[in-house]
Amino acid sequence: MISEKPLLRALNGEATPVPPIWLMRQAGRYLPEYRELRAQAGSFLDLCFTPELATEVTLQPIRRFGLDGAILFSDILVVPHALGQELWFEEGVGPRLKRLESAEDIDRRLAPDGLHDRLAPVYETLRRVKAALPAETTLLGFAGAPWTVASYMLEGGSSRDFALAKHWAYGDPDGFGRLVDLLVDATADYLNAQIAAGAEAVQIFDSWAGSLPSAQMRKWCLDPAKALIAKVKARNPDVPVILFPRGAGPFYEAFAAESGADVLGLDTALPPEWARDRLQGRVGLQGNLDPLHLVVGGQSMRQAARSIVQALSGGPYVFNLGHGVVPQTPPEHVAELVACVREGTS
Ligand code: 1CP
Repeated sequence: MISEKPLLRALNGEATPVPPIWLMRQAGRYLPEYRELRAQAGSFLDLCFTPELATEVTLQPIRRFGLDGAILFSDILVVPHALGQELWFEEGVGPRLKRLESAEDIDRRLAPDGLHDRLAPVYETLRRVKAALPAETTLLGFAGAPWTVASYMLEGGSSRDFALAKHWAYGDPDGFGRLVDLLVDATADYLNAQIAAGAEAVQIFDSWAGSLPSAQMRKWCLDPAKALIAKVKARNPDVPVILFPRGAGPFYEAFAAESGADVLGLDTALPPEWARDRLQGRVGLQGNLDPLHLVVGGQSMRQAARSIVQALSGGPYVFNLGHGVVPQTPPEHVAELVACVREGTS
């Protein structure tokens, strides 16, 4: 059956007359209603693991802007947490984890058995969101890609240079490979369970792919993405998979040819015309307005959005940013962007 949902149609390879739109990090601190709820919730993890609250936060941007996709409100780091690694969010700093220090820590400190029990509240959130969404809105699940998630597990949080993760990946590829394999399996199980709970498509965030040189990018980003997507497709052949290998540059071509993703998320730096010529015959595309255009709004934002739509809407295409919405974004600019994209380019 052909879906009536515009986003699902585009993700399935259709060039829709008007591009569907959703935004990475469309829920969150730029919305006053999120800040209000966040203040009541206790910790950020409590918010992610309380289905009633996580459902409300997922729905907030849908109510306000009528976006074509609702993305589950959670975080990529709930997977290491569910594997048993200590995780907390420090106000003004971001995520912190008790770092994995050696390959021995993989067996000593990680326990894949508890995964689904710990993530059960996330599945419950998906069921609730699915029941509450308008009929035309697509529900998106997501997870982090192995390299990006592993980097947080080894660095203990955000990193500028990924020195600890690279040290391990380059110096002990067998040990690091065991961690990546474990993450491929856990993440595939997690995404398949999200689909069973109602997700109609899933996005894999490899936000830090661009930190690796190409040979390492193939080994630690492309090959694991291929394995992960194959495991999702084995169980859910008809569910579209979006892969976001941020910063991959010309290596996007290899992701298009080999990863098995249905759609690639383009980062801010990639020229839309290059993506059209080199990628769009093989995969659908999503992206890639600079989130700072959304902060500034007005004529410059509309012009930038229109030129991306013009370049990419000849094939399967989903409008999005090239990275997540930033906290200083005025919500009115999101409404303005949605109207601009839906007006068409004429
Ligand atoms: O204080 C707060 O309210 C916490 C801020 C916050 C939020 C709103 C964090 C901590 N995570 C989230 C939600 C989140 N994270 C979503 C929600 C759904 C949405 O509306 O889009 C998603 C999809 C993510 C994914 C995520 N988390 C990524 C991949 C996307 C990206 O931005 O590159 C990454 C790298 C993370 C790690 C993380 N969690 C939180 C922060 C501030 C970060 C980034 C830290 C860093 O820059 O290293």
